[in-house]
Amino acid sequence: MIEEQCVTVLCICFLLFIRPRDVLTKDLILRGEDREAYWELAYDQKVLDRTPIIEVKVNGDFACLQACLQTPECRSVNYEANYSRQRCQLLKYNRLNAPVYKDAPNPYWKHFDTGLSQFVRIKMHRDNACYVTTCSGNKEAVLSEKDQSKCQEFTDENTFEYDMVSGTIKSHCTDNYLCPQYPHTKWMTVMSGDHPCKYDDKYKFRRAFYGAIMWGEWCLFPENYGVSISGQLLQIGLCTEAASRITFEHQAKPPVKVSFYKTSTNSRSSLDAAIQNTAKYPNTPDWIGYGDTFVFNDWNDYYMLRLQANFLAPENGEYKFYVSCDSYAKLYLSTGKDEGNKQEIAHCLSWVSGWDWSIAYVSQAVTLTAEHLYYMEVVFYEDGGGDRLQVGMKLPGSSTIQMVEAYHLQLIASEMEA
Ligand SMILES: [Ca+2]
Ligand SMILES: [Ca+2]
Repeated sequence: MIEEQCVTVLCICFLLFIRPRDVLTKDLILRGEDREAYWELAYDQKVLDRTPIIEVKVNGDFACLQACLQTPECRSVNYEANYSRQRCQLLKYNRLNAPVYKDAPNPYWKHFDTGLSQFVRIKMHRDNACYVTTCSGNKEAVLSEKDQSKCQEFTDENTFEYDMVSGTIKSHCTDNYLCPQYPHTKWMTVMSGDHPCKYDDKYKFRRAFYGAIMWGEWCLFPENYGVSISGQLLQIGLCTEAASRITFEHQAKPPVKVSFYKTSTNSRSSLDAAIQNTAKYPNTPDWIGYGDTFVFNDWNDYYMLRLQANFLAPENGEYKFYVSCDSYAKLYLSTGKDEGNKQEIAHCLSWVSGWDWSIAYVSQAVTLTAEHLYYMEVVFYEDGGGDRLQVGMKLPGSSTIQMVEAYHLQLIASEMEA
């Protein structure tokens, strides 16, 4: 009997091993830590790129990713570990030349992203319906798909590439970009051949900590606020908590950890007062989410947030950091990765109106070293009315203020998987 069970288990293991996998159940397979962190794509229908930039000799998949990080053109790698043999190909990652997915030629190849660009499906938060486009190449609206069965696996129609550097969402099969347009009375989104969508730098797609996809201060939402109707459009509108959200599926974890605390509805006159009156802060948040940046707009009332990430300094020199808020916020920066060494560098004492950096609170100059990580934290409190947060910086020698973006940030070490 025991032997039979063993044979059965062996057979199941064998079948699991040889059957082609469809979609992995886990969104993120995160490896390594800090700067070296990377993730394996959460789907398995991967194509071996026809034209690797180069094949390099390395010892281990981690070293293969390192080689990719050090090669500017490289966006992903194919890595083969076949017992005695290891191969590492660095790729530019252009899948448009391969419209039909084929998995790797043998089960030992794996494909990895380096993390700045990833394949996602666009889904409704409260539904399994996903948004699809056609692969004819026509510029047209992205439509919802009522047939949820078509959203269970990645297909040419429902797969999009989210690039956190450019903040773009691109159709896998047509090379067209999802772009908001303002035709008459409402913002809607269409698939456009233009790249990037021609708007201010602020207007990128970013993942918000509450699961929505932001575009500037607005959010994607379905035309009928979540009532699943085949063919409805994706629109851009207010990001209130009550609005039905559009989210990415099969995304890697965005870099900013956000802890959320409901607060009393009694009016508090300052961030310090809110902290003193919120017993749950900081160790027992009501929930935790992840976002791309320290940026969001109107969402709810009476809450506190603690936003944490590591800032990767791109250059040597003196930086200035900017924070604007509604209603209150403090910005902290550490002398390194250690949270224990954080210091308050800017205090947003009262709410500001609008996104103009000229009315933001600014830090003293901070000297940072290129390629080093610095723990960054924002503590935020919103009582009522509008909500707003944005954190920007002035790079050494620069006269312009820019957002601190997802690609300047990394998950703090406690969020890394072993
Ligand atoms: Ca509010
Ligand atoms: Ca407010």
